[in-house]
Amino acid sequence: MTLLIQSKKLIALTLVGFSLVCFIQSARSVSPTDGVGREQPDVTQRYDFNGDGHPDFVLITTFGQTAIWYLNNNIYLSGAGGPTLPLDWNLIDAADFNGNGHPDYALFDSRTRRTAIWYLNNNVLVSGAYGPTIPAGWALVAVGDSNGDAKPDYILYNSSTRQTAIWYLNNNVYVGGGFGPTLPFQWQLVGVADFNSDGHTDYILYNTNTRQTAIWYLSGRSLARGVYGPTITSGFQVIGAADFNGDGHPDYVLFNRLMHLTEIWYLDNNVYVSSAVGPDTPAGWRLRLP
Ligand SMILES: [Ca+2]
Ligand SMILES: [Ca+2]
Ligand SMILES: [Ca+2]
Ligand SMILES: [Ca+2]
Repeated sequence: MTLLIQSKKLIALTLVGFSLVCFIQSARSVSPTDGVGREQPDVTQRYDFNGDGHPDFVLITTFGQTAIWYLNNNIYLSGAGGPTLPLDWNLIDAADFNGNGHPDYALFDSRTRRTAIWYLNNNVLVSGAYGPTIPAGWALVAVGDSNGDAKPDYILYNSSTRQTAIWYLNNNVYVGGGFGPTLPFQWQLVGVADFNSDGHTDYILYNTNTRQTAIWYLSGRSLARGVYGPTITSGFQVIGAADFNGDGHPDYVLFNRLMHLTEIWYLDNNVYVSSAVGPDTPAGWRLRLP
């Protein structure tokens, strides 16, 4: 790890320089906790807002209003209103940043490239803090624990170079990072989850042309190996992954925006096992997370 960081030190300087400026601001914004208190694996807890052991859906309107839909596997149980995002801010992902057992929203403003964490207690906004600001040309695209310290990290993407980067965080505070693998042409990074259960977060890639998916297994920030996953049905897109049936393996969440349909595709690592229909979303609402 040290050698890798050293070798990429020069090119990483730009990224580090940017974040140092924000370090001072964000360090004061909230008291960071040590992340102790996680009791469930990341794959389940990241989207389990009510703490019942089942991942939940986050829905959003074009006006930034959010809602949590509590699920038991693919079955809708109930829904609750969540906080409404400020103008120009997008909900990128959710994870437990302050280590209190509750998933929080990771927000990104693509105009200013600022990031923010909204700390939630279930569906209720408790407080907010700025995270590091992202360098020009880059965007925050996902959140996951990439270095296995049980603290969520930022996954960044540069659409002109197709390069990814991982920024390790302590709560909302940047502590280190560097470049990750570069994506092939026509492939998108749609989310992260640990598919091979080695404790390292892996990339979920989606080919917008062929609708094929792939899993890129990461070791640190390096690509260890890539395998193909299932090809997605026409009209649907992969939103992300979480373990809906509780077998320890992340499952794909699919959404058909035009028809307001959701589906869960159960996977064993990268291999499709079966699928189930999830709840339909109301008009005006789209599935945002997982
Ligand atoms: Ca839940
Ligand atoms: Ca981490
Ligand atoms: Ca993994
Ligand atoms: Ca599963």
